[in-house]
Amino acid sequence: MHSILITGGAGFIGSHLTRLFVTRYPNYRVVNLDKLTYAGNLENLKDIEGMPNYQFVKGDVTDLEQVRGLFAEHRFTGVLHCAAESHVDRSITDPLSFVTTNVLGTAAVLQAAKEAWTGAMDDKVFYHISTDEVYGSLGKEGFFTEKTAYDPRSPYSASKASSDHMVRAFYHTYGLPVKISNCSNNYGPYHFPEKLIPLCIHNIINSKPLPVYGKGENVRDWLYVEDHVRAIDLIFHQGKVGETYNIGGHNEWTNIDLVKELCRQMDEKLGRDKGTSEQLITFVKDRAGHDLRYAIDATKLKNELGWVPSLQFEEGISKTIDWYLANKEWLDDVTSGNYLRYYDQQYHKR
Ligand code: NAD
Ligand code: TDX
Repeated sequence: MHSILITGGAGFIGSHLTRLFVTRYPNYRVVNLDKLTYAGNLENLKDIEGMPNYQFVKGDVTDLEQVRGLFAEHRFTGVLHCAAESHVDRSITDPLSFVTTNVLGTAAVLQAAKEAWTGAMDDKVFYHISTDEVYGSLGKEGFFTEKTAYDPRSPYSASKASSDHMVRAFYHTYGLPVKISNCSNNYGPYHFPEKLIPLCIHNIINSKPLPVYGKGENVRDWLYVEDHVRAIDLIFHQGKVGETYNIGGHNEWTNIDLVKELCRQMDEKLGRDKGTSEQLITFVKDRAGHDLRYAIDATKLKNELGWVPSLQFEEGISKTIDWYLANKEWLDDVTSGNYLRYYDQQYHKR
């Protein structure tokens, strides 16, 4: 019987992870601690909110007293630490909130785990969910491996790199049984529409401009979110303590090609003439310090644990678009209020 703390379980990846653990392991007790920032949404978990092995707690990972209290109450045997500020553009306008949540928040959850588990570390796991952005930016060639030196270049990636270092420090110094994974760009249902793919899906539906930074030549390695959480499940249960695993899709796209693929599929699905949505593409000012290319070498995960992505990209994108078209209400809800103010600031237009 495991008692698991998932932090940030109401966000994009966290909600898929929470759903997987709650439904796949009915004998585990899962507590989801989430602050419900603009990115956290309990609608993402509507289908599992009544499950007997699931509990939601509203709270903040930087609140050490609260996290300590949860450890005392639930006697967690595992932590899946997902809570973070996650959007690079927001980190450029407000870096300190990223330091607070991603660095201090991670340190607080580590500290609470250390206090609760000292003297009984053997059957415990502290799993830290991180990103490939800690490795910096690639040129046209090469891949990030687990041995690539850290070289974060945005306030977001610097805060995630710092949190990874803190996790390793707790492993080496206190023997905390940690595992880390660094994943490439995720996409899929419940992805907040400030990120490229859901933003473009939303704007294509509404015939609004599709803002492409710079010339659209930057490259990202996209992975379907359910493949990511399946990898986390495997590593949590079978990965080695103290180890890092890279997770990626071997699926590189320039932003402009990706946006054109979205336009092509959506014109078909919406019954619009071929080429209609491409006319919405608008090249806008580049992101400051924009990393050119990310690409993951996930050989270690494949060789040690047999994980490979299950979905081809065209299929994953098609499923994703279908989900957004079937869940317009979700999209409308999250694109009202604060989001509209953010959108105005970021793009100076609606
Ligand atoms: P998200 O922004 O969609 O969700 C973050 C969640 O954390 C939200 O529910 C939010 O309410 C919660 N949260 C924020 N601050 C909190 C705090 N102080 N206390 C408690 N909860 C708080 O993020 P995501 O895209 O789902 O990313 C989840 C994790 O995965 C992050 O650690 C991110 O760095 C990492 N990651 C994301 C991607 C990606 O492509 N999205 C890729 C690799 C790694
Ligand atoms: O409007 C846009 N126009 C545009 O051209 C936006 C929002 C993005 N872009 C570009 C920037 C990137 O090159 O598209 C690419 C993808 O951008 P995002 O969706 O913002 O993702 P990225 O910056 O690559 O970071 C994501 O992947 C790694 C997640 O947001 C991180 O949380 C994760 O760690």
